[in-house]
Amino acid sequence: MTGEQQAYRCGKVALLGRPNVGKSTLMNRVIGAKVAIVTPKPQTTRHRILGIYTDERRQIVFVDTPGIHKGKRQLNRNMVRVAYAAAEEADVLVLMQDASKPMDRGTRMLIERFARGQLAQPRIHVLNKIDAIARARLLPRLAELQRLDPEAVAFVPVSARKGTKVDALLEEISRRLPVAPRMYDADWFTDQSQRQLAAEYVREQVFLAMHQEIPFQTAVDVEGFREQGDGVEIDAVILVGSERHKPMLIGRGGERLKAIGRRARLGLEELLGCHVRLHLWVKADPEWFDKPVKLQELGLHG
Ligand SMILES: Nc1nc2c(ncn2[C@@H]2O[C@H](COP(=O)(O)OP(=O)(O)OP(=O)(O)O)[C@@H](O)[C@H]2O)c(=O)[nH]1
Ligand SMILES: [Mg+2]
Repeated sequence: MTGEQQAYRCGKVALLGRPNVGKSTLMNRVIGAKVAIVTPKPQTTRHRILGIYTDERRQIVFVDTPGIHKGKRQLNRNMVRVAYAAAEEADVLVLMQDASKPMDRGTRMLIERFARGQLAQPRIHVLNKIDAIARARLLPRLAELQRLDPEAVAFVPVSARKGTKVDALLEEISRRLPVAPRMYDADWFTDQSQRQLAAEYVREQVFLAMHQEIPFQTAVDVEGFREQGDGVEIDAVILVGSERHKPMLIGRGGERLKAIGRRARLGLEELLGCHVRLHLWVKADPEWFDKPVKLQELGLHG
C-alpha cells in the first residue's frame, strides 16, 4: 500500500433471480433495516426498490427486483419487466439462487439467458441460504454454475439470513463499480417514501397471515398519511381480488385484520422511530391485477 487514498466508487447493482431466493433479505442485511419486505412466499417484491449502502470507500445502490417468473396476469408480466429493466440500468448484475434446493429448470434457464444475453455488465453469482445446506453439496453446485456461466466474474456463497460472507460479496461488487462520487446523501437508505413503506409493511402482514391465492391478489393503497403530534396517522386500504376474500381477511369479529394492523404498526414504529396510528379498510376490486389503470394507480405498471 502506498498510503494513497483509494478512489471513491459508486454504482447500481441489480439483485436478480427467481422468486423467494432471498434477494430482499440480502439487501436488508446490507442496509441494516427492513427496506424491502420479506416473506416465505414467492412474489413478495413487486416493485423496484432501492437500498443504499454508503461507507467511506463506496456507495452501493442496490436495486431489489421482483423474482423472475412466468405469469399470465398483467401484474406478473409487469413485475418481470421491472426486473429486466433494472438489469439494463445497473453497473453490476448479481444473480442469486437458493443453494439449499436442487437447481431447477427455471433457475438454469434464467442463468443461461443472462449468460448468452446482450447485457455487458459484469455478472456475480450468489448462492444463498448456505446455512441450510451441507458444505459438501456446495462444490458441485459451484462447478455447475461455472459451467453454465463461465464468463461471470465471481461466484459467492452467502447466507443473507445469517450475514455469512456478505462482506466478501460487497468487496466483489465494489471492485466492479465505476469510480464516481456518491449519487445519494450518505444518510439516505432507500428511495421509498414513508407512505410507500407503510403500504409495503401492511402487505407483508397480509402475506404472512393469508394463504392460497389471497396474498397474490392483494394490494395496499395508502390513502392518507398525516403527521400528528409526536407521530403519524395512516389510512390504508387493502384491496382484494374478489368479494369472497373480504371476510377471510377480516376474520371473525375483525380479529385477523386487527392482528395484521397491529403487527404492521409495530414494524412501522420501529422503522420510523415514532408513534403510528394505522387505520385499515378492506375493499374488493375483482381482478384488479389485470387492470392496467388500477396497476398504474398502485404504481405497479412496470
Ligand atoms: N435459511 C435461509 N433462509 C433465507 C435466507 N435468505 C432468505 N431466506 C428466506 O427465504 C424466504 C424468501 O426471502 P426473500 O428475501 O423474501 O426472497 P426474495 O428473493 O426477495 O423473494 P421475491 O421478492 O418473492 O422475489 C424468506 O422466508 C427468507 O427468510 C438465508 O440465507 N437462509
Ligand atoms: Mg423480494
